[in-house]
Formats: sequence, C-alpha cells, structure tokens
Amino acid sequence: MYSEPGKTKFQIDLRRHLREQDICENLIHVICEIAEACKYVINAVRTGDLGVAGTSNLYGEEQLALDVLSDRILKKRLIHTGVVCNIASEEMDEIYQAQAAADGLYSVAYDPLDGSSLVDVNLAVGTIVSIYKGSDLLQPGRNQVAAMYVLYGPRVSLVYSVGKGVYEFTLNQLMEFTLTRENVTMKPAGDIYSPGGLRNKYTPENEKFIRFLEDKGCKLRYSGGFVPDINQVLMKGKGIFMYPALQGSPKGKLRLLFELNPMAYLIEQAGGAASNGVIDILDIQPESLDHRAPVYIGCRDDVEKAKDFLNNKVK
Ligand code: AFP
Repeated sequence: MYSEPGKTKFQIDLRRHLREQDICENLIHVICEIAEACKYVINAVRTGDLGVAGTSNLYGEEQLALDVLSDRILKKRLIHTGVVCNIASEEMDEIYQAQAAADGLYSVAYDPLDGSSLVDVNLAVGTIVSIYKGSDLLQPGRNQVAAMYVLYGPRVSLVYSVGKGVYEFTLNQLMEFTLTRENVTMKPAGDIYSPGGLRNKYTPENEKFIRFLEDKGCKLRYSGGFVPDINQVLMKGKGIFMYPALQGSPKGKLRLLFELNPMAYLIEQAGGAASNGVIDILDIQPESLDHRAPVYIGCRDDVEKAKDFLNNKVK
C-alpha cells in the first residue's frame, strides 16, 4: 500500500497517504490545506491573545479573540483552495459562499477551535472538520465524504477518514504530519466514560446508566474538551462519551454540524457507534446550522446499553 521507496509506512506524510486512498485530487487538496491552516492555528493557540473578541457567535456565546482568529485562518485558506463551494463555521452566523458552481467542489463545516475556553488553563483543544461533496451542508452526516480533527495537545495530532478507515498523523519537528496510527479500531465495550453536563440536571435514566458504568468499574475521564475526550476514547479504543439531554435543555449542548457529525463519522469508521439515544447521529436530518443533539458516542455495546437505559429496557 505504501509505495514511497526507502520510507517505512510510518514516515508517510499526509498528502502521500491521501493519494493512497484513491480519492479525488480536489478532496486531497482541501484536506491538506486544512492541515496547513491548522499549523497557523497552533501558533495562535500558543502565543495568541486570550482575551474576548467583543463579539458573539450564532449561539449567542461570547467569542474569544482566538475563536475569531482561528476562524479567519481556516476560512481564508478554504477560499484560497479554489475547490470549496460553501463554508459553515461554528463562529459564523450563516453559510459563506466561496464559489457559486458546485460541480466537482466540496463544502466544509468546521469548529475552528473547539474548547477554546480551556486554552487559558492550558488544556488540550482542537479543530473539527466535516466535508461534503457539492454545496449542501444541511445533509445528514451519513453523506460526509471526509471528516477530520486536529488536536492541539502535548503533541499535535491529525486524525482523518475518507470512508476507508481512520488514520492518525503526528506533527514532527519539521512541521510535517506523518503517519503514526493506521486503521484505528474500537473494541466492542470499554472501561472509560466521559459524562458531560451538570449531573444535577441528569434524568433518572441517565443517572442509572452512569451508575451501571461505575458498578462495571469504568473510570471517569472528562476534560471539558470534545476533541481530546473523543480522541482518548478513539485511540484507546474503549469507552463512551456522553452529553445527554439535561433537565431544561432537551437537546443537550453539542452542535450537530460542527461537532457531532464529524466525530460520529470517525467513530463509526473505527467500528464504534454514535447515537442521540434514539437514532444514529449520522442519520439526523439537520434542521439548521445551530442544530444541537444529545450524544452517546464510543464503543458499540456501550452506546447500545445507553439506549437500553434511556428506553427503560434494562431490568
Ligand atoms: P466551547 O467550544 O464553547 O469551549 O465548548 C466546548 C464544548 O462544546 C465541547 O468541546 C465540550 O465537550 C463541551 O463544550 C463541554 O461542555 P461543559 O463545559 O458543559 O461540560
């Protein structure tokens, strides 16, 4: 599979690996440009202004200067590719049309810096990206042609799938993303759980599920950053992340287009599952850019067990 003479497969860079996936050159270009843009986001995270931007996003949340800067970096780079039609960002109120024609082009939805409020306490954050063919960004996530994230942690890693398995790349000293894991695969069940949201707002069914996980000996691992928390479940191959419907917020917190669809695509590609408690995340028809949904995502058996508790099927 790896045709680079004299190179072991774990020295393969991102562009070379994408070429091995037998996908459209325009899609390779989009993914590589996003990877390049994230190198500038890294610099912003490490040295940028931690203050507020004085603006708010489409959810009415106060934007940090880093949110706005990261958004600008990605948007500018995507426009510059010349192969991106529509762009949606968690930090923009509406879809930006980069090109009118859609044939052969791609549309991208992204969260430029998910967890940005964690940067000032030096916790890991990330960029999350969802890619569709053509111009429609309000399609069910099942129609994505690619999904990826870049995790700004102790090491900078990039994880992507184009529907042919999940691959991890790590940034080296030369600022190149080189392959570090291939065909990432999840176990059927795990021993890690990431319970998002205020526990005193949990419904009785969710409380019972948490108690089931604790009685099973699961370890609580929750950083408050979706990207590092999902990356832990995905790379260890065992566990479940949940941000359930809470009393007072029946749709939970996480955003379908910018957070749930890309992560659900990657987790399913690794043999895991992602559900809103009733149907697969990837089968939800988005109603708007700011569509939110409850989420249970990770090992297949753990997600199924969550659904059993939610639907009172557990004796
Ligand atoms: P921000 O991007 O506004 O910091 O939110 C991050 C996030 O959407 C996601 O990364 C976390 O999983 C989730 O919020 C954490 O939410 P809580 O702070 O309510 O646990």
